[in-house]
Amino acid sequence: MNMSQILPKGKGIFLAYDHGMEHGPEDFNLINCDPEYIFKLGSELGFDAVITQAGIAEKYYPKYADKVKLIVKLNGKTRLGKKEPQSIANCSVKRAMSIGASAVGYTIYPGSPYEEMMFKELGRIVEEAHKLNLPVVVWSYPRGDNISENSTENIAYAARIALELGADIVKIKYNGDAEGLRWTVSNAGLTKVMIAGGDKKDDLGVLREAKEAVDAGAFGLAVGRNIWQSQHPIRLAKALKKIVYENSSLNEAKKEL
Ligand code: FBP
Repeated sequence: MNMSQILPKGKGIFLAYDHGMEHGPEDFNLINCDPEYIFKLGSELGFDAVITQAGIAEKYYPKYADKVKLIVKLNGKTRLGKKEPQSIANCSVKRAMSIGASAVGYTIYPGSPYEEMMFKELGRIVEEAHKLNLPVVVWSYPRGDNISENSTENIAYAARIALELGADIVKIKYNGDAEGLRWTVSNAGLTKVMIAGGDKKDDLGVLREAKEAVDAGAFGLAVGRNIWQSQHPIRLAKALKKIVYENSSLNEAKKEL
């Protein structure tokens, strides 16, 4: 698997921007609703990749192809309707590759009544992507009626499922339980664990969480709103890079804010 394209520094930070599909415009202001702003930001921040849906990538990525790597998210769902969570691919591995993707992404919702469908589709995607030497990043979010999304046990279970389905990287939510994260990372085995950012927090809070995650063995961050909704994304990114790439202390990294 060619991991060096998206993880040249060993550890990694990705800028996630699939929110227009997952959450809708409520996440955006007049600046960050523009995909151009995000690709420009991702390039300037020196992150390892920007993650978008195929439609956005096709229109906006060509200008940035020599500045930042791309991960195309192959599936997605909306917040509209009140169905149990199900997410089906809207883009093929081949199309993602033709747009210039260095890896592909796919979300699974363990616990949903539709989990088997997503597992089956992910299996096919892993097979195809790996034949083409493309890494697969899996968002693994426990979800569904009566499923606790935030329990350490379920988060560790979701990370384990990603390993068993062939993910190269698994993106999980961090619930603040650092010991639990260590357990999750162990259960993910050779699948590298990355942490999502979640709702917008103050910059110091983001830094603190990143430090806890890295200390617990996480491989890096796949963060969206906390960067592109920040008033000071450049300073925050510098501080995060110190933590993830240089294993700096919180006090050291804080100086960048
Ligand atoms: P954030 O860092 O902004 O939390 O993004 C992480 C992410 O996984 C996005 O890639 C995705 O759009 C969103 O969260 C989905 O979260 P949820 O399913 O909880 O709404």
